[in-house]
Amino acid sequence: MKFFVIGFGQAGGKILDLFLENEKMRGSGITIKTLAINTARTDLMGLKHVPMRDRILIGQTVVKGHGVGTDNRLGAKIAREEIETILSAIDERGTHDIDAFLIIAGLGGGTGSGGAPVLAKHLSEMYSEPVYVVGILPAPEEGKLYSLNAARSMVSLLKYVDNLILVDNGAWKFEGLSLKESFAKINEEIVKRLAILARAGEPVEEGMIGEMVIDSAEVINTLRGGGISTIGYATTLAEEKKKTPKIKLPFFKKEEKEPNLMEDDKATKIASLVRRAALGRLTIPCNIRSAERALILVAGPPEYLDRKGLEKAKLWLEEQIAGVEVRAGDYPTRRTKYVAALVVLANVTDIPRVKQLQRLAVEAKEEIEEVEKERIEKTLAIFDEDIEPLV
Ligand SMILES: Nc1nc2c(ncn2[C@@H]2O[C@H](COP(=O)(O)OP(=O)(O)OP(=O)(O)O)[C@@H](O)[C@H]2O)c(=O)[nH]1
Ligand SMILES: [Mg+2]
Repeated sequence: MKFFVIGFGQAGGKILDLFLENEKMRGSGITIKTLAINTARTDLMGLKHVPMRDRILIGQTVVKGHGVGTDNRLGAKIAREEIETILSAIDERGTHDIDAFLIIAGLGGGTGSGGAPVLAKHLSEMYSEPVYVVGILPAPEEGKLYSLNAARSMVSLLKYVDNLILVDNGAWKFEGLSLKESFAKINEEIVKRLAILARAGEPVEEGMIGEMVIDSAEVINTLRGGGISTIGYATTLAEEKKKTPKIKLPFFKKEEKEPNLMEDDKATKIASLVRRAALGRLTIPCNIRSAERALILVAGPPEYLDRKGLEKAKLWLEEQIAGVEVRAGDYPTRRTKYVAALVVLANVTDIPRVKQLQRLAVEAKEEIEEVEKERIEKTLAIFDEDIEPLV
């Protein structure tokens, strides 16, 4: 799955940066086209892995490189005004060999929250490739303005994206850490998931064959329809099974040990790993029974992958979700000691946090209007009532 990844705003930029660092560290050789867009110069300068030429500062004449200070209407306005700059940067990097666009943004702030929908709109109109957004929801403790921003952004995004993958900062805050301190860890969790998604349909390392290959068209088919998705993930150490006696037995001797039992064991392990991914903490908690479609991806050393296990997991997941479309595939790799399972639950509808956000946003809007009304009334009260207004 070849993504054109665009990090919009600070959170988006940081996650993109970590994604690139992760790919470099693994030496994955996967080429990813990237852009980091922001209204804040220091945020862009703080990135370490996004190439300098891929960093775009917008809104310079309006906010002088200082960010929009959580005003997402201003964020959207700046993005609209400078959309040509952004689109030509995308065009220059070429889109002929990409499978999809992936915009990453924090939805509670200003730049990414306002800019991502504007960009999604234009990309969806101009290109046939699907447009996905990874949207980070604010934690409740960040206050109502963030909720209002997120709700506004989400409503606009859902008009244009092929899929909105949500991550809830509130659900992911780590025990004993402040929200800010949690960001680095949350970002790691997001990147781990995106890295597996990016492997779907990509060529495997030399000499390796997957048990069940999945291609990018299948990912695209799962994510079609413009809804909200959530991602589950679980890993297990692949070396677990190798707790063999200290005296090393020749390899062929190990092979002689009840091969059928070993195979069954492998299948069960894969199936339970997938189950753990689907039932564990999702990027946004939701009722998995409300999902329309799902995608299972398992990555790890080839001897731990198993077709029967995947089939089993697929059947199980088909029973869990509302729809019946479950796709499954695996990706063999020697670059990790872990077997990881990714479960994408597409077009989920029962998401308590989204409902809560909508409520909070309505309240915030009413409060803001109330404050504005009071201010206008107070200001007018300064004047003598005898002065007639002009209009
Ligand atoms: N997961 C995660 N969330 C973040 C991170 N940084 C900020 N956020 C969240 O994103 C929202 C703020 O978005 P930012 O990306 O900081 O804002 P921005 O797009 O740069 O917009 P302005 O700063 O207002 O111009 C808040 O809800 C934060 O909780 C991060 O590194 N990781
Ligand atoms: Mg910022």
